[in-house]
Parts: sequence; C-alpha cells; structure tokens
Amino acid sequence: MPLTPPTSSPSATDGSPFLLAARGEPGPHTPVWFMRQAGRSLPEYRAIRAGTTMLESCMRPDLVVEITLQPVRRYGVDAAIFFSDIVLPLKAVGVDIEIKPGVGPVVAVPVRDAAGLDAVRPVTPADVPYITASVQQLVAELDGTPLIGFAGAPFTVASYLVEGGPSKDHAKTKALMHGDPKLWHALADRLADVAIAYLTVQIEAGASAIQLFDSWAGGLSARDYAEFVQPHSAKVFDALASYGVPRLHFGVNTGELLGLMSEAGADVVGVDWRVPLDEAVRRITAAGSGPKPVQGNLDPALLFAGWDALAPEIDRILAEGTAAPGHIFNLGHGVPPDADPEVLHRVVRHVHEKSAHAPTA
Ligand code: 1CP
Repeated sequence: MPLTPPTSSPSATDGSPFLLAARGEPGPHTPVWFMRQAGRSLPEYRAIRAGTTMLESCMRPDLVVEITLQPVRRYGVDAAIFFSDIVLPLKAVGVDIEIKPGVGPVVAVPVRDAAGLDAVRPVTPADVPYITASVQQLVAELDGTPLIGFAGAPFTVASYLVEGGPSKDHAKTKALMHGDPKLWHALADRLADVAIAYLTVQIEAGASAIQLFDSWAGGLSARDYAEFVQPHSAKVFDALASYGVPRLHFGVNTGELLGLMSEAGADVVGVDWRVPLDEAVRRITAAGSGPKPVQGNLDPALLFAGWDALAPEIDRILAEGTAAPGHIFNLGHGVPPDADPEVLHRVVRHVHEKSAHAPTA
C-alpha cells in the first residue's frame, strides 16, 4: 500500500510547540530539544548499546525506537530526534564505512577520484526497510511529540568520504574543491541525492520535520561556501519543499554563513553559541531571506558551570530568541558525552517555565 504523506491530513503533532515555533507561530511555551540528546550521556543508552556496534544498532528497529524514546521520557523534550547517523545511508548502499568508538566515521577507501564516486548512490526504500519500520513505530509511540528526521549535508558527509575520517581542518576536502571542481561538484551533487533519498524515506514514514546537518561548513569561507556548497544544500531543501514539513539547517561556527545557509532554503536556522540569536536574526534578515525562526544556542560547556551560572544564560537566550518569529531552544552543538542528565532535565523545565505564557487570541 502506498504511504500517504503525513501532511495530507491534520496530524497529532500539528499543534505541538515545536512545530508551531518552526512555522513562526505562537505557542504555549518555547520548545526545547537537544542535538545528540540520545546517546552516551544517558546510562540507559550505554546499557542498551552494550555489545552492538553503532551502525548495527541503527539498523535494528527495536534499538532505534527505544534509544530515540529514552530522552523524550527522561527529559520531556518537545521533539524526538531519530536515532541514526549521517553516514548510515552510505553504509546502507555498501560503502565500506564504520563508526569507531571514540573516533567517529572511518572510511576504508577515501573518495578522491571519479572511480571512487561509483560506490556512492542514493538509498531506495528497499535498502533501508529498518528506517521505515523504525519511523512508523516511533510516530505511533510518540503520541503527538514530533519526530525530527535528519541527514548530513553534502559538504559534511563529503568531508568524511574525502578525508577518510574525522578531520579538524578538512584540508583534503578543500584541496579537492579547488583542485578538481568538476569532481567536487559531481560528488556533492551525488551526496545531495543521497540526502534527498534518505530524508524522503523518513518523511514518507511519518517524520514531522527534518534537520540537515552541515556541522563542519563553518570551516569554509563565505565565498567557498557560496560557490561549492550552497547550491548542493539548496538542491536538498528544494526537493523536499512540497512535503511542507519544516526544514532545519545547522552547522558549527557558521556565524559568517548564517545568511547563506538560510538562503539555501532552511525554514529554521540553527545557531551555535558564538552569535547571539538576535544578532543571528539580523544577519539572516540582512541576507534577504528573513526574518525566520531560529534554533539554539546554549554553549554545551555551560552545562558544567553550575546552575547559578547556567540559569541566567538560559534566560538571556530566551530573551534574545524573542527577536525571531519562532525560537526552538537547543544547545549550540551536541550534548557532551559526560553531561549530567539531571542538568539537562533542569534546563528543559526552566525553559518551559520561563517561557510559558497564556495562549494569544
Ligand atoms: O557509539 C556511540 O554512541 C557513538 C557516538 C555516536 C552517536 C550517539 C555517533 C558517532 N553518532 C551518533 C548518533 C547520531 N549522530 C545522531 C542521533 C542522536 C541524537 O542526536 O540524539 C545524530 C543526529 C548524529 C549526526 C551526526 N553524526 C553528525 C551531525 C551532528 C553533529 O553532532 O554535528 C555528525 C558530524 C556525525 C558524525 C559522527 N558520528 C559519530 C561521531 C562521534 C561523529 C562525529 C565525529 C567527528 O568529530 O567528526
């Protein structure tokens, strides 16, 4: 039976604080979720993952469903993020890639020439039945809490393929961009198709929103971003526009790129801690595509500073977030593995209490 896109009828998640904020509409409180909320900071995650590799666990609906739900149960966050990884769609089509504990994605044969491109193709639903099954089960169990699907943006995924693993300076990726622009654009275009296919599977199975992670784009100049990256991320956003689900976009250290990342086609722009949200709104607006809702932007380091230091920072961010037509509270990057779950829970309660207001007429 063909799947009906979830946007064709009113859904249980429509009036949720997360989707209201993502659409720039007023809601009962500022929604909050955390990037990497499912993961090593939770003892229940470490327990259930014991003995299973990261990518194996992404392919088992029982684990994906349980791990995705763990932070929702524990923290009462306003959205769930699908438990997977940005390299999963590559693994699913046979790219020799593993996630090494304590390291990250490692590629056996880095892609550095046209022949290397052959291994990379978009997933079809038949390649990832476990993704469809996991999303469908999650949507049923989440009972009105939106599920965010996600994929890696072409640049960030390319950086793993070209470097062969995590990298601080992305030197080989930049060298390929400038040294062989034809190959670079072919690779980035292929990875745009990979992201489109992976996100389409998640949306068609019922995800309420999607986030395109371009975590490492902040290493690029605005000029290089505009020429080598933005057209490919824009292809991803354009291809998904007709579903009508909010499209979020995030990268680290992207203060100089916020306008360009917004113009790529994001409905919600993620901001790390380096730029205050009101200034981020100004930059997005100045670029000609705003104002629009923003997501962020507590420095994850502050989770370790003690509540007396943390609470005023949360309040400052909530105040700065009022400059945007919608604000989704989040960290400026992922939850650190050694973060205290009690502190995260307190952040959620504080954001909800401080931002609660009577529904507007
Ligand atoms: O065994 C483990 O627990 C390994 C740690 C881990 C986890 C929990 C990795 C390896 N991936 C994940 C899950 C994951 N990855 C999620 C879902 C969980 C959640 O958010 O609650 C998501 C959204 C991702 C996305 C991801 N993977 C990004 C973009 C987000 C970001 O943090 O910037 C990136 C860059 C990756 C690559 C990756 N996978 C894993 C690691 C440690 C890394 C980063 C490596 C590096 O530093 O380059």
